[in-house]
Amino acid sequence: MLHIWKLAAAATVAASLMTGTAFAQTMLRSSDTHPDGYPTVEAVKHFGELIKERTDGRYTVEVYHSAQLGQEADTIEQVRTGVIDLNRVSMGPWNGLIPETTVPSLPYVFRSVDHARKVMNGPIGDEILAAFEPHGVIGLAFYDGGARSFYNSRKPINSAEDLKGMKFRVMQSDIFVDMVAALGASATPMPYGEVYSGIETGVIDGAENNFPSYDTARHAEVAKHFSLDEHLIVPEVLVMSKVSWDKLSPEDQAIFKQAAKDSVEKQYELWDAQVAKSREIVEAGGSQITEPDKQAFIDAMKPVYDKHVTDPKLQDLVKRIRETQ
Ligand code: GTR
Repeated sequence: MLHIWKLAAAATVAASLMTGTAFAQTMLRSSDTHPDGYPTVEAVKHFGELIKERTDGRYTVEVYHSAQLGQEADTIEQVRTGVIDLNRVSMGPWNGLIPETTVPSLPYVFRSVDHARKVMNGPIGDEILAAFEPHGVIGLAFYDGGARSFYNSRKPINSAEDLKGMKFRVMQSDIFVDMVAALGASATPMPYGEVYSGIETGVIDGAENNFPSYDTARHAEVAKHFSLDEHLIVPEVLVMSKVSWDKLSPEDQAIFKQAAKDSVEKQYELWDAQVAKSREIVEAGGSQITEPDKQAFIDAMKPVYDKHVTDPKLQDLVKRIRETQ
């Protein structure tokens, strides 16, 4: 290993002697809670390949998948302080810090996954990306996190009524706690990595997520009742530490921004394939999928909007999202 490293270093020196220019190689560390192969992990790897190609190898990206660098809330602190360079996380854990992130985290704010893609990939998305900067990170791009639905270990959910009295894990954001309360159930915010054992030991009855997470985090093994209510379509976000960003030249910053945008289509393709594949896997594994009437869920969400969308700026964002065709 050491030997190879020495050879590589020698090659670098030789290259700089020949061209007369010194070039340093910088490896950027990126975090993801999901396992290797998951669409977000692969999309950030693709972003890294584009960066490497477009900076002639001056920058590379290493994705630390499977929460190797910690649970999302911790890695958000790490990226804000510059301990890590990049992070791919959900919008949910940003809600307490950045008001604009609460809007795409609201239940049923998007009509469909396509609607969410259209909004987040357009001017409204750019506006929300810009809101990250005062908080120590640069918002680079939004990925698709699909639609999230409830699942549990106890019983099939055939209507919104059936959720009453149950206990669900949610991501760490008040919006999700209030969303579950509005359905007559109770919510326990906890890190993603603790959900499996939480359900297995009965600390919680279930959780809510998309098919790929339900499958790859193995929640389907312990919570067989999946109700396709699609209450949330929360985008994923790729951010870069401002500490790392400020070290880039303006030209390289433009390359990074473009590469992130260019990785979005790739993530969408991988995402669509993974949703179909994961659904097949969980059904083959015995998960029972019910399709309760969504209108009762939608109607129940009024108190969540009344409490969380009071700022005129956020009200305007909600309005413009709804108007986007
Ligand atoms: C997933 C999302 C993760 C994480 C997780 C969770 O769908 O991709 O970033 O937020 O949900 O529920 O904690």
